[in-house]
Amino acid sequence: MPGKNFYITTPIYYVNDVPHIGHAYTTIASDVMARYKRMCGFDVMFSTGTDEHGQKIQQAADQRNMTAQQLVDSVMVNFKNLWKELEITNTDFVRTTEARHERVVQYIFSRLMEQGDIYKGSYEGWYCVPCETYFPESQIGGEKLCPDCGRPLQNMTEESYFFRMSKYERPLLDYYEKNPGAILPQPRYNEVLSFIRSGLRDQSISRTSVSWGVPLPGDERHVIYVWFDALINYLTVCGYPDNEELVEKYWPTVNHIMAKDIIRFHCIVWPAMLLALGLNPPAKVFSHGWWTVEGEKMSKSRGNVVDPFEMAALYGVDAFRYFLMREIPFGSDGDFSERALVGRINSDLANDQGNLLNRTLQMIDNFTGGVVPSHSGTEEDLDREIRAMALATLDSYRARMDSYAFDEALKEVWTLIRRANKYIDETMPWKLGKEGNLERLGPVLNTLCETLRFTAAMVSPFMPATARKIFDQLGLSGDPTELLLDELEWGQIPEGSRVSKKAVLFPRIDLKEWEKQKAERDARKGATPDPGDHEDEVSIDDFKKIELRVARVVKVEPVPKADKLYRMDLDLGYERRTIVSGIREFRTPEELEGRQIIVICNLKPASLRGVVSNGMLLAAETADGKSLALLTVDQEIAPGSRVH
Ligand code: ME8
Repeated sequence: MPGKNFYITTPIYYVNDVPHIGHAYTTIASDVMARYKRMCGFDVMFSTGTDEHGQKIQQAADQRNMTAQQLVDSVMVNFKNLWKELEITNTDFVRTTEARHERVVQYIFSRLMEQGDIYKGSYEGWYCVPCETYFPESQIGGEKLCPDCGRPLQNMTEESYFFRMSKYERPLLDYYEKNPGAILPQPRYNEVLSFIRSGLRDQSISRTSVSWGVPLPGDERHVIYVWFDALINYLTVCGYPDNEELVEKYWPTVNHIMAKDIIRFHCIVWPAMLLALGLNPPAKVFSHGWWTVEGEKMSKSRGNVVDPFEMAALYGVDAFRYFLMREIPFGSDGDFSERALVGRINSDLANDQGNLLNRTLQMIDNFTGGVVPSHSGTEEDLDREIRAMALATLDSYRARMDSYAFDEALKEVWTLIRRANKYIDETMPWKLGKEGNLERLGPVLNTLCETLRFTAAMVSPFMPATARKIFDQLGLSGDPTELLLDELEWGQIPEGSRVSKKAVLFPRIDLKEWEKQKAERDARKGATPDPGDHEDEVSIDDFKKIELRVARVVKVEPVPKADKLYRMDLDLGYERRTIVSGIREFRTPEELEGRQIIVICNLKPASLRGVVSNGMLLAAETADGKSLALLTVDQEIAPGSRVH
């Protein structure tokens, strides 16, 4: 179907654990591309989702004493919430446990079976349980360790169904030789081609040792191998096989985004499956780099997994998105550090971008009564230079974005921003204002506003909220994230637009204060046991020693000379008692009085600022220590009731 359509996907993430910055990175990058393509006039379909079957998920559920279904239902929500928090504009979210997906998997299996592309055989090999992959002898060395995760492999023999991948070796090579841009960056293309040239073996696509998966049609002792199941998600979203119109519209345009860990599945197994179905292989597979954290591999046992919710809460969604896209070339590996993030906020965002806006608005307030002056007046070469540069920047920005060079695109925009800041120093509008030289001041301030409008449009795929704030402060109507770049022209600010200076976009972060707070946060985290770490386990008998009860808050008073403490009188049904609690900065007495809370009743009494506390209330606190939620009960219950 002719027209400008674009389909972009993230991998569907495993739900055996919570999302981290690696997942956030891929999804933000895909979102930036989706937003950019919309601004280029494309009709965009953008999917993400969760990979919910397989042994890895089953094991994670067993460890937590849950059913696999309970685990996937609860962890999936973290991903959905994160994408909402990070302003991701996905048009679909697919779960592999959904009926609409399982149906497509079974349909594809049956069809390939019927046409002879799947057959039954038996498989013997070295298998990595966590990676759910068999490895050939040639890849594993004498110690039989997994080449991907380094853990010991198991020798297994299984009856299995096989996908005839070997048959597609030649067609795949032909396809890639004709389409060298189908795998980016180039080194990944070379890697995939040499792997195919070394010979493709048929791929085992069913398991009898696992029960948590899509049942294999016609042989229910097997479930379909998790990767065969997962890859198909991209077609499920397209409505395959029923919605031919949608498939025809979007499938030929599909761009898959992921890290290099899973390109063999996406560049070999998946395209072979598609060829077998008579569909085109993905138009593009872009494999980005791998993030480490402060120089180390991110892992739960090291305790260095970066939580994207925390980063967004501490530094703001836009700053976090900007940092990830700007810090490393898309395609190269990179290292995450909060210090580097703070550095970019202070230099690029507060100093360069924020200052340009602030200085411009301040001068408009001071000299032209808050109204953006029109361009008419004495135009000079310097103004023409800035205009030419803004137009050229838009072109080079688009070229960079079209090739996924996000960091380069942002560098182009920042070169313009810095040039515009220098232009202020060169033209000295404050001097023109004091001299009352409106003839010259008009074109200068107008040039600055137009530059800001251009930069807002170009940063909007990366920092949508910031772009909206710039438009708002410039007094422009419309949403910068919805404008069409083809229609962006110089000189479109309507006559008489009135600016409104508001809070600065990115306040500078005081490094000394930041260091102090970071040290406190790290100390708090160190004190929190890692959920995957069972060293701090307590027995149920230990737990039973703690007497938790429901109490009603009767009266709350500040403790004199202690600005964080309250004295709280509680009703426990069988007695009244007093506790001292450090929640004064989070709640007023009125918010507390009358509420039911949870209290540890058998804590040793302690004297705090001269008041004896006979217990402690329970509350949850955010990692930055800025917000707190009280534990309470979900329905009224008699005070004094035990909490088990
Ligand atoms: O592989 N740096 O899911 P997954 C950069 N379910 N990106 C990272 C990263 C890091 N340190 N860690 C993770 C799976 N990622 C399968 C996919 S698709 C049909 C099935 C990102 O939860 C990156 O995109 O292990 C990587 O490819 C993906 O998360 C792996 O996610």
